[in-house]
Amino acid sequence: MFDLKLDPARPPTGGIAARRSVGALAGLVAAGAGLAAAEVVGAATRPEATPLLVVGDAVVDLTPPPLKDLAVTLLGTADKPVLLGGIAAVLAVAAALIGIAARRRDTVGAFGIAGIALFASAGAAAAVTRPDGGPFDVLPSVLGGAVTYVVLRLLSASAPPAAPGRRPPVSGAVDLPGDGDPAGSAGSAEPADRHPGSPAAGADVDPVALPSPRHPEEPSSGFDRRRFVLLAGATAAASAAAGGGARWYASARADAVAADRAIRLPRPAVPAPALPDGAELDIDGLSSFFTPNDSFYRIDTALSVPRLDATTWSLRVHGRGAREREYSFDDLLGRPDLMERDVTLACVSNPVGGSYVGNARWIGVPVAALLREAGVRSPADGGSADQLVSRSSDGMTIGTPVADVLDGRDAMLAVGMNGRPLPVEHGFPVRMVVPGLYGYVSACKWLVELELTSFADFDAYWVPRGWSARGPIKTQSRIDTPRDGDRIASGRVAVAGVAWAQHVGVDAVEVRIDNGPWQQARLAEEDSSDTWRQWVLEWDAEPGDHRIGVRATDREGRPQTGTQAPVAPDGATGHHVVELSVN
Ligand SMILES: Nc1nc2c(c(=O)[nH]1)N[C@H]1C(S)=C(S)[C@@H](COP(=O)(O)O)O[C@H]1N2
Ligand SMILES: [Mo]
Repeated sequence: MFDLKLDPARPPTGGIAARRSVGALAGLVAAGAGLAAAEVVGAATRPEATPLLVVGDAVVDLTPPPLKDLAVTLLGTADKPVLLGGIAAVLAVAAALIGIAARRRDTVGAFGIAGIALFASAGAAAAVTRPDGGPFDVLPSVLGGAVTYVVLRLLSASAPPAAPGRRPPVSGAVDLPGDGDPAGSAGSAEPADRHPGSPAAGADVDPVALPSPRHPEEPSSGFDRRRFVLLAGATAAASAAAGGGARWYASARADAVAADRAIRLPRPAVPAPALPDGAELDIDGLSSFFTPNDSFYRIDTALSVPRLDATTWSLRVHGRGAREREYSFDDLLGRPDLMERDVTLACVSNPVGGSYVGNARWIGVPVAALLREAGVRSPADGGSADQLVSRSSDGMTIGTPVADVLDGRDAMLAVGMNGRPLPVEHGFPVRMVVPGLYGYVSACKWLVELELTSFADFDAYWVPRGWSARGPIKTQSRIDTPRDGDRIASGRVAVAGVAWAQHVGVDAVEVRIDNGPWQQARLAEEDSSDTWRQWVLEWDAEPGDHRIGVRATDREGRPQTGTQAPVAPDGATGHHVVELSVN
């Protein structure tokens, strides 16, 4: 925790470190109050526009691709909490520094005001430049900044004055919470490692930093420790309560809106064929054939999930060679071609053996039908557009080959997932699903617009970030059980997993133990060529260390390559291998 170093035995002006600590604490409490105020304003206006979220979104978009890849590799889907935590940490440090620089008797110095204004404008700028941002989205940041200023001013009024009779030392090295133990320097001289000429230097050399004249009625004791601690503590508690309450209210309200929409999906006119007997093997540790919605992997750039209102949602179809059309959510639900299909979705960032792949039963409208209604033709039939660009409410753009969408595969605008309306995390109310293409080139969530254009004329979001414009899914197989690093008992062991070659189909899966021959695994029945297929191999495990590898062969007789390739630019390759020991 923060060490105030308010030794009651020490004179009220305290040491430099003590005064800095007070300044830093004032800055932290003021920033906390400002963020809480922003949450309250956000909850009353638009919760997506609060400064932490919009700045986080901006950071996501501005992060250079290699750094982003590294973040995903190191953190997986924990990247979002880590990002928000990082921003909060940067803010905390800045707030402490501003608090120290602002340390004045009675008021907030120019540095404090400038610092607060800088952060408030950064938040406001990030908010209005979001794809779904509007002018009112500056409110949380601006009012948050104002509250920060007011609180800092209040706290300054009870903060200790600078040491009388001499100029405060140049600050550079700063006592931060948890930053070693500067106790030795608390009452004595300046920290040893200060940096001459550091940017913060001007703050304290400024003549205004000298004690300002006191009001006649003011008690001469200077620092009213009790008052400061009470004020800081009460403000921090009120901020935590208000900020937490606002967050809670915003999410409760969003859930209420979701429940209120109480979407009832109609029965699809074209139901999915029944799942064949034997498509799902009963083996411990094997992925279920259908991935439940709440354990389906989630990959997107959205820090706060867009929560769209289905009753006002509309989709605009337009662009090259298309007559402009617009569809409401009810238009889609009421269509006679509403169909149900099983499709396995995969992310291009899924490493070999990874978990960014899932299988679901989707309900949706054929994209081809919508395009034909707009008069769109495939490039092979003389159509002028070869790229279909999907846009989401949060500004994502995803480019899909028009030819793929029109070649007869079940590309759909999905409204249902495993018998439920789409969960908000998976794109409510409407997303695209295209069998055989990685999500980043097909599966746009929170879809609001389809534009026909060409690959030559438009790069979708991930393309300038180093990913291939075209992303057919590569054939892959994964061992689900036993797992890498397991220690198991010798005897009969079911080695089992899933394999996928969407839109082509899996014809064989082979398993290799150590450096032995490739052995045919038993395949579960195929649901459709667009779904993954389970497989199992019974293995007589003998004591010792073993390596198990797997490979699939697609319906066109192409074996999965063993050559290792990274996920960028167009999907990982290589065989999944697990190492385990048998006793
Ligand atoms: N709006 C939007 N749609 C998106 C994305 C995104 O970041 N934003 N990510 C895409 C990627 S990379 C993948 S793999 C799939 C993941 O879909 P899921 O989260 O439902 O599994 O969504 C796609 N659709
Ligand atoms: Mo993805």
